[in-house]
Amino acid sequence: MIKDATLSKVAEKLREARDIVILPHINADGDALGAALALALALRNMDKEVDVLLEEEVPSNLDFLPGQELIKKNPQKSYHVALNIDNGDITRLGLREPYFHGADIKLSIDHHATNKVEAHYSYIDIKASATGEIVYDLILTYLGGSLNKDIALCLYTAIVTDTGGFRYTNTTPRTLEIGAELLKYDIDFPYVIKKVFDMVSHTKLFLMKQTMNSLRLLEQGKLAISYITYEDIKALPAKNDDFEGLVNIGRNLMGVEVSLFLREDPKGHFRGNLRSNNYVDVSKIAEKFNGGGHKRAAGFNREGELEDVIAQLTDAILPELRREG
Ligand SMILES: [Mn+2]
Repeated sequence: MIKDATLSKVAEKLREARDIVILPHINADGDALGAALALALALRNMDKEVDVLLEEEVPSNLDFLPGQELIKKNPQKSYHVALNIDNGDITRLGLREPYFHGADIKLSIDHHATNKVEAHYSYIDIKASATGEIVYDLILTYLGGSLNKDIALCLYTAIVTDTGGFRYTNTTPRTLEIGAELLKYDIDFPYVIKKVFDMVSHTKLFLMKQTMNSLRLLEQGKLAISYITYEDIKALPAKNDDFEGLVNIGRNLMGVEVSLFLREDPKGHFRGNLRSNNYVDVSKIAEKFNGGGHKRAAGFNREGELEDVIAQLTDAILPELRREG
């Protein structure tokens, strides 16, 4: 195997570091946190001084991840080496951005095509399904380190998160080879899948129920619209990640092409999520409302009364729906 020159440099700088800070993006998901903790544990096993900085609490669906003793919030120090991980935009480090800029050596590893991070050494592999895949190679091939059960559990969590449990098109033969290697460490993988994908909080179940109750279908069932008002949730301890995926309740209904989900904030403004299945480019619709995204997933913000916002969106969506299909 020919080693990548940039990733070799990343490994060299980590090996020479006096101390290291690992920085995942805000609202760290299973890949960002799993990859960060896996690398931190491997570096600690190589007698490196390493911290992982987070500004939020570890989300409850990732509370099983080992290595959390290495997480710090805002230590009063600067670091020799900083590593940005699974993050394509340095402003998404939030309050921790100064730790990156303040380090003597800035490193970055990521798999997002849109990455625009400036670092001394920035390694981006857009073919990697997850940053966890890159960290697997970094530890074993480039750092000359080794895995153990805890590290394997972190990497497995990272990879299943970003592949939807080896279901998305980013899953490659290499992804499954790495998955197979990780299973040799006797990790409790059904538990990981259950925690990451299946288990829901009471709040989330209530939000799913409200979303289903609000669901309306237009255009012979091709357009699904659902919403949650502030009145519905003001008494609940709802967190941002509780709203994740609610738009898919409409999208996954048989016959639906476009799903619109609206969520009202305390000021009475709406956050809109759009999803499509086959042919409607929802990014074009979102752009009309000063939002954006991808062909099959986009978002926007809108002020106004709920029914007015629904009518405006319906007017924008119907011509796109009727174009084909
Ligand atoms: Mn990722």
